Amino acid sequence: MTDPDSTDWRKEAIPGLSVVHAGTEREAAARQFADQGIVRLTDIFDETGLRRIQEEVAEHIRTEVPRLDRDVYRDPDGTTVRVVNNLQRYRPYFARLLSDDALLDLVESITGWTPLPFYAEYFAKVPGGAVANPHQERAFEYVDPPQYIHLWIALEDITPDQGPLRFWLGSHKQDVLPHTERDFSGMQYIPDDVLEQHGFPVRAGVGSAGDTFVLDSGTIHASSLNTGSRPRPSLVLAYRGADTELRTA
Ligand SMILES: O=C(O)CCC(=O)C(=O)O
Repeated sequence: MTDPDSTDWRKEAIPGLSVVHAGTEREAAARQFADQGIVRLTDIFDETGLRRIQEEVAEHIRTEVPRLDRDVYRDPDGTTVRVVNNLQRYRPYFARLLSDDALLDLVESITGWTPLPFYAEYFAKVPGGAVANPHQERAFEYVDPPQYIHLWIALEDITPDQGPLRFWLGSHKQDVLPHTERDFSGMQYIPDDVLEQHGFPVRAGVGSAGDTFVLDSGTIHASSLNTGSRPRPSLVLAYRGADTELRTA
């Protein structure tokens, strides 16, 4: 069934996901995750926690990134750092955060499987920052069985003009769809006509600083252009099941 509000995923006016309280609504969160492949949680990170994450990222960019030849992607200007991967390799803070007992418990109670820390990455979509086209994480990382999620954490408030994420609800129940298109950087994605055939409702990842989106690796997601004047910084904490294996394509 096509959602009439959501046929053009690039437009700003797509409705957002309702917020679910991590502490008091855990069962509702687990049900929504199973049904839709995405849930927006609040009450996990407070202002102090978010500030610490930002400080650790800034320190990493200042001290380690200049000598890295991997795990860093810059904007076409060659200097602005756009994405930093595998933060847990470089800063003990992120290794500890990934292994935090409360987060492991949260992931287990929502997914139903026992999580292993996988990786931490930072991404700030700058004003004018490009579209990320629709894709499934599962198309790029082969985790078997497919117990693999992202906790996608908003480090600042996200308004509709800032290129928020879009989520195709229920799409995690499908196999991996064909990622036959490529963007300017070579990243593969799902063509619009394939998405339209399925007609999944689309919701936007607008929200407040600290909101944490639990994203199944099979859920199709994308993000639109940042037409605002502020960057849109985020941290991903990725987990996979304790009994999973990583396979190559
Ligand atoms: O933050 C974005 O705009 C894209 C994020 C994304 O594709 C991901 O977390 O897999």
